[in-house]
Amino acid sequence: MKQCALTLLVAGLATPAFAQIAMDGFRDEAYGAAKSVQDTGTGFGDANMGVIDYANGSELDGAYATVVDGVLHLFLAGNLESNFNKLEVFVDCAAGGQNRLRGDNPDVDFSGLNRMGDDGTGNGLLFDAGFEADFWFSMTCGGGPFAFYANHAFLLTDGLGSGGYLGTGGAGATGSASFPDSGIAVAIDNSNFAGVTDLDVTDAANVATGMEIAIPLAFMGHDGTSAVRVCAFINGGGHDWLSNQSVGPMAGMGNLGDPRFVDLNFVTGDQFFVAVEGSGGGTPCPADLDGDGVVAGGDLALLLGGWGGADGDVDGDGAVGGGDLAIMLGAWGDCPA
Ligand SMILES: [Ca+2]
Ligand SMILES: [Ca+2]
Ligand SMILES: [Ca+2]
Ligand SMILES: [Ca+2]
Repeated sequence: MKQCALTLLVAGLATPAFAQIAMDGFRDEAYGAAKSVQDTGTGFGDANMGVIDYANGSELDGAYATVVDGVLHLFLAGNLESNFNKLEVFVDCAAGGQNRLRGDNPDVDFSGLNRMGDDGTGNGLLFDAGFEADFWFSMTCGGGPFAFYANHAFLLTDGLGSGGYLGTGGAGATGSASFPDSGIAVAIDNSNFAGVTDLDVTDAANVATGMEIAIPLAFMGHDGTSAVRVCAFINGGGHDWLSNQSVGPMAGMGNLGDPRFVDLNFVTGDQFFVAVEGSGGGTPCPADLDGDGVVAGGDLALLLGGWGGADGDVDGDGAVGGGDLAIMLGAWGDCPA
């Protein structure tokens, strides 16, 4: 009996409970507390059918994230409408990247990525200050039999990165798919019929089904120390109509429309969430609002431009004011390496 108990104990140690993540579109306990919870009723239809392989609306009820063995696991609770609406996931996990989405990124998903970017006239989706996306993942779903399709691209500071189609899968655990070249794995369970409605957001934190995505951090170019931040939102079928379902959420906004004309600095709060804190705890250089590695005039301009609001909040009290200015002036110069 003792031998048996010891064997069980050792087996338990070898596969600790916190590392258990099943790719099935169901939110595992291992994800822990929400990184972001929806605060805005969906402008893209309240899914109410409750079947795993079909949704008649799109919503993002919350975001969950954890890292297991160097793989970023994202759980985006909610639904992706089975009409080929798009889930867009932008990751900022290294220096450089794109704060304004360029128009010369790789031709992925029928140029759907570039549909959100600069059309040559200086527009392009503008993320919140300091968020410089390095990687893009997108998925869509629909058809009969039901299928999802996934794409990815690298967003280089000067554009012209690589990317392409990852592959396809179906619903639930049996439909989950992993793509060997990238190590990316995807699952979806569309059975949520609760969560937010078009008006009521009180149930958002309770949703435990949705889109489950695993991406190796090294594949995305993570440097091992930077915070990993994620901006995820639901978009129209042509990557052409940015909904009001994003995490971080939009504080009651309606759908934003054509993504290349959207400036997320004008939407209250951060339309991204911190999936993984940078090593050393927290953002190493919070006053570096534009993320260029130096606290300088550009950051001061952003801070003064956001005075009184939530964008540019350095000390985390929810509003830009004298405390933030004091931190910025105290941190003036190069960020700590
Ligand atoms: Ca799961
Ligand atoms: Ca970046
Ligand atoms: Ca709902
Ligand atoms: Ca914002």
